[in-house]
Amino acid sequence: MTFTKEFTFGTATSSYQIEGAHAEDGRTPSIWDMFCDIPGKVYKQHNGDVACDHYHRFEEDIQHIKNLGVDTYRFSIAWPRIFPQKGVFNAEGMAFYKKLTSRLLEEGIKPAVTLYHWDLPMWAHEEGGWTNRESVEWFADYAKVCFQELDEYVDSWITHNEPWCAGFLGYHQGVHAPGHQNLEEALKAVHHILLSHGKVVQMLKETFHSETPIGITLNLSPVYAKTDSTNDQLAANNADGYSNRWFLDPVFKGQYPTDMMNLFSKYVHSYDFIHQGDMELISIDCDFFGINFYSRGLVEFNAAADFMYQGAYSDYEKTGMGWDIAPKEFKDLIHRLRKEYTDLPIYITENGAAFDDQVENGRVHDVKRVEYVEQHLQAVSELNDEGMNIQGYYLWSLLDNFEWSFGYDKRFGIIYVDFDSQERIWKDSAHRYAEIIKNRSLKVPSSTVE
Ligand code: GBH
Repeated sequence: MTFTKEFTFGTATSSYQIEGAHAEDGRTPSIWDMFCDIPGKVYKQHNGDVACDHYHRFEEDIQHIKNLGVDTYRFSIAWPRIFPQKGVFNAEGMAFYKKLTSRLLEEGIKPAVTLYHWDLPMWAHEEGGWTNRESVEWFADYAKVCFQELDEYVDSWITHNEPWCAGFLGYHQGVHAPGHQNLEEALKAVHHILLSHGKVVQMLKETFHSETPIGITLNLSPVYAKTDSTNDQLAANNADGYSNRWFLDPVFKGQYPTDMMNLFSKYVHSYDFIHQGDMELISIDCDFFGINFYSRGLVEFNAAADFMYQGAYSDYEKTGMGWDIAPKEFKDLIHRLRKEYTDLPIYITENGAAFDDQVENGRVHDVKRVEYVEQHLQAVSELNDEGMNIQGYYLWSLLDNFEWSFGYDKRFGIIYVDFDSQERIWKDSAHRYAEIIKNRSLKVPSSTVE
């Protein structure tokens, strides 16, 4: 139940979810600005125009980060601030991230910076977005100036956040920007995203000779079969292929899973978009592996469903998103990754939960979030006792923020945000997290928190 002094505690956010200032200092729209304008795509047609107004309030937010006592803060850079037009660098946009990173460093907080957390510039989208192989070059140009201007301030780089969401939610399921529903497009998008990852890892190491650690973050969700019938087992295998293996296999084994390639080939004209040499680049050595963990999946066989599976009823306790609370399955996942995929140091780059928070007399008693965080940190410490080498944990999220297609309806923050006044209020979970960090232990029970 304790953590070494080398273990890093952190908290995380992303640019479009918190920054606001959508048209300031030269920023142009991203696919999310466009997507939010399409009726029916985002809850009450909310958008990130203002969000947490972090672009103007980052000094105050850094004080909150500091008061939490975290070692590190993970955020992302908004690509359309850096390249508002194709090939046009915007120094004013970059200036914001220089201020942010240098202020964090002054406060002793290590910046962990994600290059892509889903806000693709509209100019790139208009040329096909991630389905266009040229996107790899556009991303490399963007990463290059980030490395040039910021590498000295950055403690670790994350190339991409959750290619599954950017690729499958955006181009296959259509519930994230750009809202397309085409599996072939999605597989191309994923391929180019992964390729761009490999390309910029290579650039940082070989062109910049930088020693800043760099890696990728995948969202992984261990999938279980409802029963042990052969059909349900097949369903779970396919769900695992779609959710996890389609990303893990290329990144760690340099190949897409053959069973899934066969399954997908019914919907895909060809795999010509995979060129010679691509898989070597995608599986380039990194310095760490980032995992976002929220939940598990439970599935059953359905012959009529696209990949022969559908979600099954689960009696687990759920978060406000309706996701199963599954710390034990989180441990299964890490065991499997160690056995089948990688020895790299692991960082949990996101973990957290939405619940229906209420402000009462200036306090938010988010008992369930406290419990969720404690259960997952407990799992991390047990995994480390077994030698699983998890080096850090980032709680999602610092602030309530724009929760993508759910708008401001779902609150993941450990700090409550009143979106009218922009007031920040520490929830009990923030107090408890600060205490855990201070003690580097879960031992002192939360009941002693004032
Ligand atoms: C992350 O994505 C994002 O990086 C972040 O921006 C976002 O705000 C945060 O999570 C909260 O949503 O089938 O029951 O396992 C989360 C990705 C993918 C996690 C789908 C849950 C399905 C639930 N999500 N997954 S379940």
